[in-house]
Amino acid sequence: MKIIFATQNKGKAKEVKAIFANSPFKIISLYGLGNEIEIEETGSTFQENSFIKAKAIFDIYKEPVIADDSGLEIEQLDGRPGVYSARYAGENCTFDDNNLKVIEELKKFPEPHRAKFISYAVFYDGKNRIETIGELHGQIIKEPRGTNGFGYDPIFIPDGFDSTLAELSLEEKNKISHRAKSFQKLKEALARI
Ligand code: ITT
Repeated sequence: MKIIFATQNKGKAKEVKAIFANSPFKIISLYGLGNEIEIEETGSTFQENSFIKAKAIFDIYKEPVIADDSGLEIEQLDGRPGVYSARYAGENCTFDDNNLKVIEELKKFPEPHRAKFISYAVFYDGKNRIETIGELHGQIIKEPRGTNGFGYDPIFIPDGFDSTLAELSLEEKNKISHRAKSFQKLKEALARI
């Protein structure tokens, strides 16, 4: 089955394509379709926003779609950046801007800075709507390390590791990440419909 992944985030697309490799599902990214649409994420939860993205792309192509809304929740920041993770430092900000803002805000708190990544994944084909969740717990460090991955990966150390997510390979991140968990569950659920 051909499935469109409703994301403009190339890091996410790479990860999810690898999760669906060797499966009956062929994942096509918006990038692969030459579509640069920016979907407005008007929901206030990860769950609402993931479906908003999936539905917007389904309405255009009328083909099965998957989407992911994800983010980082830091305990000492009362769960921020949360649903605002992508644009935490403002419109058109870079991943580095977001990391610097988090580091700045954490300066007044003692270590460890406990945090978790969350991914809400969804499949929608106009009839079936399947939703799954994955989490990854760890802590934030104040010196970014590593160049792999994207987003907050250089400042996040998963529990049980000494490396940041940005120091792990794609394969290693895909064994433990919030997104790997949510999409693995989605893949298993899809095999049953
Ligand atoms: P799409 O909406 O087009 O999929 P996006 O990057 O805007 O791309 P989200 O709205 O789901 O995606 O925002 C997720 C943000 O949370 C992302 O931009 C990162 O800042 C952060 N994030 C999520 N998963 C992450 C991961 O695995 N590693 C690092 N940062 C992550």
